[in-house]
Amino acid sequence: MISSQALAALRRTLAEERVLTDAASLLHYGRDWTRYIEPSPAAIVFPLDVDEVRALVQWARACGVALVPSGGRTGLSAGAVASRGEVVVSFERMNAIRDFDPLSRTVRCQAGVVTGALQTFAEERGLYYPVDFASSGASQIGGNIATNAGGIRVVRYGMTRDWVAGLTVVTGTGEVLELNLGLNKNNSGYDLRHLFIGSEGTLGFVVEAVMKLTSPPPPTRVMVLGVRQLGDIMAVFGHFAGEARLQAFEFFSDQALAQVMAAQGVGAPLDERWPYYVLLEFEAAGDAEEARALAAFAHCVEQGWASDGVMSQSLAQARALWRLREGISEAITPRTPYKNDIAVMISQVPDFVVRLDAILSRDYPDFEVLWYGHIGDGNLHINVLKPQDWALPAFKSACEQVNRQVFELVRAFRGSMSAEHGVGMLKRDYLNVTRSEAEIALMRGVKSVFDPDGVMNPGKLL
Ligand code: 2HG
Ligand code: ZN
Repeated sequence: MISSQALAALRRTLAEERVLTDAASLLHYGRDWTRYIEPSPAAIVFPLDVDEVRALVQWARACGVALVPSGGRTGLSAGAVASRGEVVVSFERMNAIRDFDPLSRTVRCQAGVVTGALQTFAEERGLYYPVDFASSGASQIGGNIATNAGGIRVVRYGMTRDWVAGLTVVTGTGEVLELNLGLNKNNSGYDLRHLFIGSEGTLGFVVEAVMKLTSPPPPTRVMVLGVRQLGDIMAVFGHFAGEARLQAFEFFSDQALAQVMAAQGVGAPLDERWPYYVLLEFEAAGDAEEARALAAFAHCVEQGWASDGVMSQSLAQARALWRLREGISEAITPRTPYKNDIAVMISQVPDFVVRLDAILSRDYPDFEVLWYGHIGDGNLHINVLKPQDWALPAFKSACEQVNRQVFELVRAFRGSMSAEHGVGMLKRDYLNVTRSEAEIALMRGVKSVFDPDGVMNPGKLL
């Protein structure tokens, strides 16, 4: 908790009405979408510009109080949970989009710009911001950058990192850095921009970013295919990747589908139910692309990799098919799922999933385990549902037991313990699955350079 003097100084740093300490605000802004750690912030503040963020960092250093950045609070690793009396810095009021440059195809966004607002801004100018996920209506650009958000189109467009042309950050020493200046080419030494992308607010806070835009994609079609065996999904991927320009390649299990159907009252995509489904989206500017994709589907059926399929005939149908995949996370939220977000090299996925399935079926006989994710990127979201009669701590520790085997497998495959959700507090203890002790020591060293007093989102990532 902060002292009354420190709180008074905070109220002098920002206008009084932009410092909140009421219980409802502390709960609302003190946490993200995770529910494993109780929030307990001292105050919530709403800066309006870079100078105010700098003043907040100076205040934090002087008073010895930590700051936690808060965007759309859609994170899944407790990277934006304030559980130890920190002051939460919400970027909600810093949501201006400006300096659109049609020739460079860039635009400057304050950290609090909602992802969907940037997508709409681009669309209104005949352009496209391609990073997309189910939470795009709430997540903010600053948070996307701090966690290097991925989503459903990584297979075609890459991660948030690939769309950041410039970055303005306030470091833990209160310094303002303008990184890469929006340039397309800039080989002038270390690219500190990339150090801040994915750093989860532990080095400094992203306050503004110059984001790249691109041409909109041609019309697309969505297919959902029924698949009998997990191991066949990547055969479907390999074939389609050669035959079509893929915009997305996702999968989900029938158990995951059942959760969406129950929660949202939607129907199954195919006449019969299959153990797994592939959802893929491909570019179809004309009939030729569509015919080629249909032939690819026929080939997958002939080979026995897929059993049935459906293709969207309209935007509304495409959206309805996507809802089956994108609705999973929200549908299962009431079951406080234990989440794993792991990745291996794409070529290793077939072997990896067979080995993972063996562990999960053996060690989780009593829990419902859902499989889904961005399998075309080698990224699986394994969600274990909490039975209603289990208390959260007991459930968490049961999952952590199984985690040991899961992460030993990830380590053996030289995979990632957090493919896109970040490390936060929930995955911190597993960092060494993917990073060597030498790397972690260097990361700590980097942290101490940018944040010598440890006031920037401490306890996250490291
Ligand atoms: C998704 O791909 C999100 O739907 C959430 O990254 C994944 O709920 C999850 O584990
Ligand atoms: Zn995801």
